[in-house]
Amino acid sequence: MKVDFIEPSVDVLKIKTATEPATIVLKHNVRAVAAQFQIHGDYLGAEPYGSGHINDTYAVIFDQAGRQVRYIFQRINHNIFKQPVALMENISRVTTHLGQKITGEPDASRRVLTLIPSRDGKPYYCEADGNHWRVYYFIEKARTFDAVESTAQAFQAARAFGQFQKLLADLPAPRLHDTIPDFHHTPKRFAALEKAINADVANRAMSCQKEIEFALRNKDITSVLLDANLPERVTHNDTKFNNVMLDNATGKGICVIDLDTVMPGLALYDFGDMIRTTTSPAKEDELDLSKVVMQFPMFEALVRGYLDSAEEFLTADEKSLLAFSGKLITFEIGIRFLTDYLAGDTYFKVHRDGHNLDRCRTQFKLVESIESQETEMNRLIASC
Ligand code: ADP
Ligand code: GN1
Ligand code: MG
Repeated sequence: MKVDFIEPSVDVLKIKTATEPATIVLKHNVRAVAAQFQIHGDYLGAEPYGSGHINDTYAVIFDQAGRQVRYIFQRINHNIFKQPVALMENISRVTTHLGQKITGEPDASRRVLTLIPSRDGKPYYCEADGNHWRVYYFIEKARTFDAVESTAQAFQAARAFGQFQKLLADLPAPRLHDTIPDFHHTPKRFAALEKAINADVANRAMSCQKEIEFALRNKDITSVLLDANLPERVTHNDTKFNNVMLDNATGKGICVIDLDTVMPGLALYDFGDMIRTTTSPAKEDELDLSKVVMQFPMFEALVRGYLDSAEEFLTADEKSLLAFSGKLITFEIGIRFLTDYLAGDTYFKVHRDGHNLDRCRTQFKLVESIESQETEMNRLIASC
């Protein structure tokens, strides 16, 4: 959407689009937050940006000597990330390390997120009300997609996430903070679901009996990765397809974003979430479940893209569980959506009634689709 900012004020921004006038009321006083960061030029306006489920993200425009320059502002959701300062320490260390690794290479400034310091030199600003904000340069001439459109995109996304893991393999000590402890501990996620079913605080269990039964039937897969003794690595942990920016001109995976959950983890958490979000043509909240399907050519492109970066460090055990990781992580996010539905939608942002249940249904449909093709998926990996 092309927008012209016409009347920016403190927290209400009037905009007109190409087709119709509109007014966006911002939830936050972004102009006041902007004054706390080391950004020169004149604040022109802000608009809510992206389709993330967790943080509040804004694209903010400044006039810098007659040139309009954009930045990404994010309010960290501290209900979910309980230690925003530790989280920002992780992100500073990770972005600094990545930046050092690619210094001097072409397009280096678009290939890693760059934090803008606050006026007092910190990588974040904390408002009096406890909201923590961070600012990045806006990666221009690139975009994210909520659903995959081609095998070339799948290849590029997987290659970029694999490269991300590879470049962070020698991140100097100390160990990164766990920004959400046990984030991918599937058995604990399952226990949380069982608790939510029993409590049924929102009186919704009756409306999702089929999904509850599906979850209970699959309990035995939850501990497979934890029982496999796989090596701990620095991983992204949220490798959703819309967390990698693809270059508009070349289609290449130019920058891995959304670094809140970068912490110690298993390589397969990342590959599993790639399968979850990059093999089905449907969006995560698609209502027509016949559209939700694990497309084999997309999976093949993911494997090739990921191995292109990661083959040199993956162990044989990790490789043998690549296909399974897709089933597990899809199941895990499915039970998280179901848990949140049962709890009355307290974690993920929702935009309609039953949104979390709709999301859960796509995940469970995808688990079935992956399961029905697991043998061929494993055969492909063995042949690579
Ligand atoms: P969330 O944790 O809520 O998912 P993200 O960090 O993924 O938040 O950001 C939401 C969206 O904002 C992304 O999907 C992407 O489209 C956009 N975005 C985030 N960071 C940048 C950036 N530095 N440059 C351009 N767009 C960005
Ligand atoms: C959240 O932030 P976002 O929208 O990229 C969630 C992920 C889920 C994902 C499901 C911190 O990711 O774990 O897989 O939604 N992030 C957090 O779409 O919980
Ligand atoms: Mg995101």
